[in-house]
Amino acid sequence: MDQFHALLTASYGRHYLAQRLLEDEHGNSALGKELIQVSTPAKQHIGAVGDRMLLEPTSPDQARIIRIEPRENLLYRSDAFKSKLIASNVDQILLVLATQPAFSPDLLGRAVIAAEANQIDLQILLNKCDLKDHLEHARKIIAPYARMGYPVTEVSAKFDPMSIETLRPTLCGKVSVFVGQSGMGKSSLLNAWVPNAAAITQEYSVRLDTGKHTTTACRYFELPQSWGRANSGKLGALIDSPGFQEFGLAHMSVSELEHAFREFQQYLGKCRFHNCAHLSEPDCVIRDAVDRNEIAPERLALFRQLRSDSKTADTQIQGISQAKERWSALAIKPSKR
Ligand SMILES: Nc1nc2c(ncn2[C@@H]2O[C@H](COP(=O)(O)OP(=O)(O)OP(=O)(O)O)[C@@H](O)[C@H]2O)c(=O)[nH]1
Ligand SMILES: [Mg+2]
Ligand SMILES: [Zn+2]
Repeated sequence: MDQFHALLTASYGRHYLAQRLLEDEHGNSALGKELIQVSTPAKQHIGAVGDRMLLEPTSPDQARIIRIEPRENLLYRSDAFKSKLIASNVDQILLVLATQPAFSPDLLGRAVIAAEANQIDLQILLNKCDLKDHLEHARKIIAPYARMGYPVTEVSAKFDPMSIETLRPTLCGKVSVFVGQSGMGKSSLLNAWVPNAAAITQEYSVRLDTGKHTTTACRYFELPQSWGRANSGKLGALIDSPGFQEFGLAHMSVSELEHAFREFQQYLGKCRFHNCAHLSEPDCVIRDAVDRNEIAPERLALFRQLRSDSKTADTQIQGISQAKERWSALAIKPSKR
């Protein structure tokens, strides 16, 4: 049967749904309505929502993966044992924090590093700003990120429609992925922007047979047609992802880490030792910058934590950096490898 191109629009574990990539009468790309079940893929075909794939039909509404097209980027987190793919081919990350329940500053830091490492734009959304009691505290934790130049917007998915409206131009024409802990309001924001999201979610759940565990699936939602297309001809989309309590970045090499700390850039290479771990080495310009309040102490603490977590393990997944550092050639060995 004829092979065809499709977009991976929902994933739940190794179960995927895809929709045909079509062209409308104006030559704009469009998604087929029908959900196609993708049979359990082989190891080399582990997919992420946002992947463009070549499929071969195996029945009227089922197909198998022939190949996954090369990715522009791939957002994922990992622990010592496995990687969890979040989404691919995204234009920006919407990092959702809330006044309540309190968010983890550590996870905020890690998500920012993941965005920076993948060179994906990041928007920080502080949701539930209607709950004033904890607003100041949340602002304080986010402030260093605003100072570093990351855009921060205060919103209320439930009670401030204007705040939702204001962000439309930021979303229009782009594929944005929600990232954040459980309970921050990712799905509520999605529903505020995409009025039929609940119905589509329901359809995905039925076809993926996720039962009650819908929040563990990643799902792709095109932005409403009524928003119009960006100059690029694209509608844009929102990808909802499940909340997480951990954001492992052990797959990042030390050099990748260093370069992902935006405010470290102007200091890199200026420490006395070129492989300085910024721990207790003499003449460390990063530590000096912390002393002068040019780098937030929590950021150096995060760097040290990530550095000690860093693993050099190779990985087979396409798009994941294979970079390794060869420490044997360096003067100072890192504390933990
Ligand atoms: N007060 C207030 N509550 C909100 C707001 N946005 C969301 N909530 C509530 O916060 C709770 C969690 O919202 P969800 O949208 O399910 O959060 P989520 O980030 O999708 O959570 P997971 O799917 O578990 O990752 C729900 O009870 C919402 O009603 C808001 O702007 N203000
Ligand atoms: Mg949700
Ligand atoms: Zn140093």
